[in-house]
Amino acid sequence: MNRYAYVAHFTRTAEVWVVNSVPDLVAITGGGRYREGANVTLDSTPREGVEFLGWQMPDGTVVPGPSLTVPAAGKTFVTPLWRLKGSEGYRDWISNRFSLSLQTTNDDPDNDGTPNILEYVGGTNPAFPDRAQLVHANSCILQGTQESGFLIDLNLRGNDPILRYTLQLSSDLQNWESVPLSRTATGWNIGESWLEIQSEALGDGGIWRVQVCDLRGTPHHFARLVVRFGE
Ligand SMILES: [Ca+2]
Repeated sequence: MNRYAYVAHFTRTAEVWVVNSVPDLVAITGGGRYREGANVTLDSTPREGVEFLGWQMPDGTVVPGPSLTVPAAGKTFVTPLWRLKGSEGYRDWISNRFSLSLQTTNDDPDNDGTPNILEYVGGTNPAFPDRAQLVHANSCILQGTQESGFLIDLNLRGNDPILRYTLQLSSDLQNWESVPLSRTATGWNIGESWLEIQSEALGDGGIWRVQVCDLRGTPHHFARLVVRFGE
């Protein structure tokens, strides 16, 4: 008579759950079912405009960094933490628009070609395609003279100290000269002798109308505005 002995091997499984309510803003890989005791690595890929802050563990502690390695044991729930980049002012501004509250600075929900950051800077409505242009160009004449120049007419937010503005000017679209444009106690400053600046506050929402007259006598004038968040 043959005797057989059966030995059964049981492998316990464990689960690592990622509690991610915004998969379109931060993609997480690595969650799932694993052998008990295995090392599980989670990786985060935030979209542009989103800053990844770390991982909240079941006991409430936060582990910083884009990746997290945890031993698989029972059921582990990990919550990724993130925030929209940009200033506090931008985050308040966008979160006041309920349907847009998760919009990043580069999104353009009204498809008008103006990303949210520039809608914020110019004081326009990010949910309504009003085709408002941030930069208007025209000609100008220096007061009291016959000297004419190239007028750059901008609406700029002046109540967010994190915003940094640089006006870039060119006569050939090849070489650009950068001029910092900054808020002062009473108005705006551009600090170059060949530029004249005038400004007026529009309402009380922190938006200013800023007009810069470029008095260099070049045959062509081009202007562009660079906006960034400085820390
Ligand atoms: Ca827009």
